Amino acid sequence: MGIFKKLFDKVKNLKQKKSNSENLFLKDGIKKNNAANFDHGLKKTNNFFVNSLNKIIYKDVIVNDEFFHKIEETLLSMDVGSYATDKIISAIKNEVKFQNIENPNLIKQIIIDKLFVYYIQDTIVQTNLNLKTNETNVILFFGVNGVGKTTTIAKVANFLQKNNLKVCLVAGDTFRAGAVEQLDLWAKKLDIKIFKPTKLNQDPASVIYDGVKWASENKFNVVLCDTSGRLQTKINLMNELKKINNVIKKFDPNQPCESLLVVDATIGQSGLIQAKCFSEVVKVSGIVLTKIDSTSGGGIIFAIKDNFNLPLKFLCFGEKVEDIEMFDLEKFIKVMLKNFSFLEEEE
Ligand SMILES: Nc1nc2c(ncn2[C@@H]2O[C@H](COP(=O)(O)OP(=O)(O)OP(=O)(O)O)[C@@H](O)[C@H]2O)c(=O)[nH]1
Ligand SMILES: [Mg+2]
Repeated sequence: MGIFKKLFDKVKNLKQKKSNSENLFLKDGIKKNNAANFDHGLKKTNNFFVNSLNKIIYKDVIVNDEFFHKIEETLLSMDVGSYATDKIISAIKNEVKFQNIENPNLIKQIIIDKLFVYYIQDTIVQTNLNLKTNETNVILFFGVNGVGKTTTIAKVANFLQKNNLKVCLVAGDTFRAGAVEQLDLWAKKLDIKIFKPTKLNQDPASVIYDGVKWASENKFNVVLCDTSGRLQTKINLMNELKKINNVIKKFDPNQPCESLLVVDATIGQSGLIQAKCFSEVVKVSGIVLTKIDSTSGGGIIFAIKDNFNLPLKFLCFGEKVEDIEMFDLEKFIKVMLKNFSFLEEEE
């Protein structure tokens, strides 16, 4: 059995189980031609990973400490994180060193296998949004400045609309000049209703409360709430986020159904510190990883999983509204390993 087949069978066994029937199941509304964008978005990670392994593992390679050290360096450079890297390297060593494996193709297979087995261990790969029928589902987006929150909201709104849901936006960033206009532009472009503050510097919690109430009265299926960028070290801003979360709960204790932390993949390991601080203030239900197109550090998905075991709900890979996909480990593996010399034959 080919390495791909074996890996995908492992992933499939762990794929999300169907939950109760009230839950809305979303089809990845992304068209076929978006696959090329997705491939392009992961090109840096794919090139780095495949080129590095091809350089390290060649015909007649000598498997010694230096060899393992080079693999370790590759994983660290891809932002896999030191904890996961240690575990993965020792799993690879166990198999390669102690079983005296010298065939380079086999060594490559073992590395890939250990990486992805590590990702899926003890996990239900749950990426579907927790949306219910007959409810106004509130999704709150937050994160530090400039990570891509507003753009992601436009992308998710478009994606949900394509799933035939009645979607609206709430412009909860009342702080940054131009923020409301930015979201408003997206709303116009996508023909989506938007709730905006009535005056400058209005309390964001009150705007979001009114916006959620308006969305519920108008029977929207999903309301996406934008918030200001905030540094996790600024206590007053973190308290503000707590307040926003509380007013949504005051309106409906079951909401927000998703509290999504938006993380910029280009900042690597510092994204983990952010995730930790934000989860101390609100219950983060998932991560949106943006700008994966601008980094070769796609290995960050391992570090995120390791540190929080939070589901990665969406991957964003560009500035256009279609540059988003629900995270799918199988697709991710395929693209990450694209053009891997020996694997092509087996596909
Ligand atoms: N390459 C790339 N750029 C992105 C992606 N997502 C967002 N951007 C860009 O990142 C910049 C910031 O995006 P915004 O959506 O304004 O970020 P934000 O988090 O809302 O920013 P603040 O509201 O100021 O905190 C913009 O230039 C976006 O086009 C992505 O996935 N890939
Ligand atoms: Mg914004």
